[in-house]
Amino acid sequence: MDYTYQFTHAIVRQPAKSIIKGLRAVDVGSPDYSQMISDHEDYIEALTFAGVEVINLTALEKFPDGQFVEDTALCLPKATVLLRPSAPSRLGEVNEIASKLRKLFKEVFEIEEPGYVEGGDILVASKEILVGRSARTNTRGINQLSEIVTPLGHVVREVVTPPEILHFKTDCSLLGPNEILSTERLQSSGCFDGYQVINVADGEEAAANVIRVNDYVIMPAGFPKTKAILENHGYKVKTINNSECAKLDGGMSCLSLRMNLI
Ligand code: CIR
Repeated sequence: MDYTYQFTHAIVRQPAKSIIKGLRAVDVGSPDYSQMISDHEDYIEALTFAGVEVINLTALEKFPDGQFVEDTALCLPKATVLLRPSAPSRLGEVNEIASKLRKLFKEVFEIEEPGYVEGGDILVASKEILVGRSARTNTRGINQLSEIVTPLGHVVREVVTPPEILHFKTDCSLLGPNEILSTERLQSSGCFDGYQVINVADGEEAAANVIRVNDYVIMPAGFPKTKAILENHGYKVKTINNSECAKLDGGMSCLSLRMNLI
């Protein structure tokens, strides 16, 4: 089993009503809560269809961005690392998910002060784990992560998240063992040399954040050219409306913590 895209379980979190106060780089209007709920249901259905058992945690009104669970932990085979989001309003989200993760994983590690790492900056590939240094993830956090996972047999490579995007994975995703979906602007930094890279269509940069889950690629709706590119490469694609999360800079990956518990 390839733990980088073959998953048995996923954790998601029900959107809180406070999500309308979620962080955003540019204010393009508040998300519509009922649309968000319906998109969340579709997201759970797509994960379930792909063969994953979904654990839907209760909404956290205290944490408007709590639905974006990916930023709180890194799940590897047999071990999980509790991360440290650097957005002050998000730091407490980790405690809220920790007890669930402690039940699922025997080995639980933690990123500690002054390290910061958000899961959106972590791309787990087969031969290495790429971690983007960004406004949310610092070198001290990346070094701690490397010290934690190296003894577990993983290699961490620090890369740079372009300053104009929130997280490294805002602009890329893992599609297969050696295959990456990326925007051209990120690929041109050279960080994927040695990988087979598929570029999103011009003008569809927001389609770069997808998740490969077992036999399916789950991507945001509204990017027909990129969908066709993926299908032409043989991927089975499922689309989910993401208009509301997108207003808060959230994409497909941030909405779940995917794991292989075999
Ligand atoms: C934030 O700014 O932290 C949230 N509004 C969006 C987080 C998206 N997370 C992700 O892509 N992993």
